[in-house]
Amino acid sequence: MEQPHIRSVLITGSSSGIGRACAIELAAAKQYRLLLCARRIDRLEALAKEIHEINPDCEIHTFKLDVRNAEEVETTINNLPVEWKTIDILINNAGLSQGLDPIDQGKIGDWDRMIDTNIKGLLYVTKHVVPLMGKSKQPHIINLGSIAGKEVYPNGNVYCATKHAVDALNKAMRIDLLDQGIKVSAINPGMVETEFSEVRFHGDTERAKAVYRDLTPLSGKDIAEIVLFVLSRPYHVNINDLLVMPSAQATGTIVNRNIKN
Ligand code: NDP
Ligand code: 8X3
Repeated sequence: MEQPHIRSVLITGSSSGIGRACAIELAAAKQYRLLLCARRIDRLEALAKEIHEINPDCEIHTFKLDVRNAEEVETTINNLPVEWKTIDILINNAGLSQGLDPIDQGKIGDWDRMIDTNIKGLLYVTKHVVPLMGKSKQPHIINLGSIAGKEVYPNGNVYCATKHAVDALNKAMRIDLLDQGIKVSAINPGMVETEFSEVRFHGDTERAKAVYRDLTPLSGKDIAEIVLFVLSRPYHVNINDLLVMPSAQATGTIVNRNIKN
């Protein structure tokens, strides 16, 4: 029997939420080897152990990476161990929101962190990973956008701007990387219950919990299943842009907290 081709996937921000769920889902699919990175390396090491309980054969390389640091991104990606130097799939997932304030009351530190992570970090990683996709038979980049990249909601200002930038970069990558045969897809979720709101509200867990009160949000696993679906289409099929929300959500801010199931 022909052995399935095992593809190498680099997932940024895999220490939590959607990135973490993608790592677990892809490992369970048994057709991927994983490069997992984030700032919290202890979490990545724990995740690797957890994954090996599901799939002991899954090859995993964990490494610390702050996507905001251009020099660190260049050095780390260029110095990956030789057996990890061909990358088939890049999942640009690392990202965050900080604050939810009207534009005149926004904090410059919050703005800088969002712009540096969501836009510049995604660019730095992509720039240095694309050359490692040269030998891949089915190169593919998946960018984590958001409903916030499709519409602007009150006080979402800078976060929405960063995700609109991801939307634009997703389209730009599809054009610029076409000649190299690299597929480029965006997954744009609405509300997903992860550490996202806790990070947005600077550790205020009560306020974070209230975001998902009386409705069923998406889970990281819901998004990871979609990522797996997108990745598992035949090479000639590309899902360019996918918007997914909880059934209880109609727009970035209009939600129904009275649905019973
Ligand atoms: P989490 O906060 O649970 O996870 C965010 C991940 O990003 C963590 O693993 C974190 O790792 C990583 N990260 C943050 N900053 C950096 C950095 N400077 N360098 C490297 N990694 C970093 O949130 P989600 O899983 O929800 O978010 C994942 C992506 O999904 C983000 O791009 C977010 O904008 C997007 N998204 C989320 C939605 C939601 O409702 N949750 C909806 C739509 C899109 P560490 O802190 O260890 O570095
Ligand atoms: C995260 C979802 O609705 O807070 O991107 O913008 S939302």
